[in-house]
Amino acid sequence: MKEPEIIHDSVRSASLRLAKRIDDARGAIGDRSSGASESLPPVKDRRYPRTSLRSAAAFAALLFAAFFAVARVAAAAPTALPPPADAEVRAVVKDAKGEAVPDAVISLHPLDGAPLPPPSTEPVEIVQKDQEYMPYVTAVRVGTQAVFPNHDTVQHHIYSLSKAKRFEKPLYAPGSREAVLFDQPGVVTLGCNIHDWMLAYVVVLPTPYFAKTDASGTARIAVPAGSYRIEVWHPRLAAPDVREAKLGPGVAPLDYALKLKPDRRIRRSPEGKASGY
Ligand SMILES: [Cu+2]
Repeated sequence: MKEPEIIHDSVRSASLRLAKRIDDARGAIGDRSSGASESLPPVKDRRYPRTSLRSAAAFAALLFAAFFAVARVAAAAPTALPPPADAEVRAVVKDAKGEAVPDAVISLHPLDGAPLPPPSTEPVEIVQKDQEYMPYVTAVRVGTQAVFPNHDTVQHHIYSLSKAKRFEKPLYAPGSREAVLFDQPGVVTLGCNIHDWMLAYVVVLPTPYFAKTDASGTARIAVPAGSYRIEVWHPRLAAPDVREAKLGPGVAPLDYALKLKPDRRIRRSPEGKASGY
């Protein structure tokens, strides 16, 4: 009968701790630090009286603790958690002459049906300043709102004839902050009916994994490891560059030499300040 005794000894100390914890948690009356079972009525089984009681208390406490542990984990974990971003694409985009290409949008579209993180509710800003749109290119996820603050002292007339979002904000006064919801994927071209040279693009993407190249033509995108369709969009690219890649953990370099169409942006009138085209 030695083995049961050893077990009971370990159960006894565990039960004491757990029983005390329950008492503390329930705010039990009086000081029971000497043992929760002391005040319990005597039991007929004299062989293991305290142990049986304490075993029962420990078992109840364990059930109690296990229930709350499971409940906590269940509450904290949504059914489909996106995997951690452990891969990184480092794209360098150049043109046919080897010049850095800014404003290219690189987007990664999962091919293996991996769950995506929830969309952000933060709106993006496309300002009108010095009779220009800023920024020239904005990439957003489907479901994103954009506001168009007018920082000029003149009115503008924002419009888009693009299929992904057709809208118009006529006589758009300084200080206005009306929002537009981009709810369809695609490229939206913004113009101004008053200032012909004003031009901007909103690239609406069905994925959260995208970035725009900076002045050095570089973009970095952190994604979970997996298989992706990788697209590059640029206003002067005849069609998006599309390739597929399987990304493991670590940095994946991606180099592009894009054949771009000539820049056909309308030049501003000579009196216009800021960067004229
Ligand atoms: Cu305008």
